[in-house]
Amino acid sequence: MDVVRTSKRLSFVLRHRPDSVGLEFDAAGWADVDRLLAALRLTREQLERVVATNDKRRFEIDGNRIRALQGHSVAVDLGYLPERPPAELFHGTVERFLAAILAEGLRPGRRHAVHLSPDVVTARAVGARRGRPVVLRVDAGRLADDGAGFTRSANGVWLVDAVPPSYLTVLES
Ligand code: HQG
Repeated sequence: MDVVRTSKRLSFVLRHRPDSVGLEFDAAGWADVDRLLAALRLTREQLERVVATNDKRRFEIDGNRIRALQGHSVAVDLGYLPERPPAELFHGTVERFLAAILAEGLRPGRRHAVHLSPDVVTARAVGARRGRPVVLRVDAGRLADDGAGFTRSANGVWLVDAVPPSYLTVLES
């Protein structure tokens, strides 16, 4: 079993397309482990290895249920409580999106929320998935003061509905 390939497959199924393998989620994004194992032809040990060794801790298993911790495009309520963000957070992107981002702010696109990183190194790595990274600083403290609700996923990604341009500064490009 290829751990990275299986992890990508799990992300696809558990964030976006449970129906692609005949699964469904409950309201909090949980799917049945036995049905997932049968659908993906994995053993429980293999699944647990993928979840435990995952570099970003993308999934959680609770008894006979499993879910992705963030990144969904399917409507789920993960149950994360609103939390006060640190004064600044970061977002990694690439040059080709910069003009649009500075004009209209960060938008969630096909995901539920805009994903923000707690530090520059993480943001740089997120941006680098698409090319040479550009790192934006988000004035998260002021955005929260102005009424935006933040949550933090169990694997440390900060989530917010949107970030208007006036809360963004280009840090590295
Ligand atoms: C950009 C990965 C134009 C945004 C990562 C990004 C992260 C805009 C892309 C997590 C825009 C969306 C999320 C606007 C935002 N105009 N482009 N107004 N607003 N963008 O993948 O933040 O490996 O949906 O900059 O590590 O890149 O999946 O979001 O480039 O934690 O677990 O639109 O996904 O984690 O891309 O990444 P994404 P993201 P996993």
